[in-house]
Amino acid sequence: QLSDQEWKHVLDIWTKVESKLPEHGHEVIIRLLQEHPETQERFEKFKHMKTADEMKSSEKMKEHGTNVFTALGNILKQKGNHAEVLKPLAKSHALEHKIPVKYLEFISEIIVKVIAEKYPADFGADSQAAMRKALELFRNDMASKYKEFGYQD
Ligand code: MNH
Repeated sequence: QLSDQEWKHVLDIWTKVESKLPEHGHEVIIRLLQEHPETQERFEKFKHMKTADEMKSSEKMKEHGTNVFTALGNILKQKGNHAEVLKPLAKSHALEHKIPVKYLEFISEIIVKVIAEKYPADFGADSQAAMRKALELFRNDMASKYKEFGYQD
């Protein structure tokens, strides 16, 4: 679990992210698929795309990035008491989309990297460490829900 100070770091930087949430969400998805091509295969609606340019001009991908970042923000705002919000997400990612925890690790690293590039002055070492911790908590709780749903990755 995170301290009050750590949650404050996480939610303060998230306020900045929200000023351009669709753009940042879009960029994270593009980088996930570019840096880890195996993840692209999990997306029926994106797996035909061949170039980063095609991804950049895709309104559908931007919309998906928006959905992912909106959901993540809602989870972070629970400050760890996210069981209720996490459950449907864990269910769809385990049973429908079949997303291994390893892929959640990939996206977590990219999220931290992208925020650090966009907001260097507001996302110092302590904030980065706090965000990493929050994303780790998210992944651990996803992983235990995966088990409950009988999904082994
Ligand atoms: Mn993901 C759909 C949130 C990480 C693959 N994802 C969704 C939806 C939300 C969402 C919200 C739409 C509702 C639903 O189907 O449950 N996803 C997240 C969040 C993270 C995340 C908050 C982590 C942060 N998702 C990932 C990763 C992958 C992935 C990592 C793959 C490597 N997600 C999917 C796929 C869909 C989806 C595939 C279904 C997309 C579609 O066809 O509409």
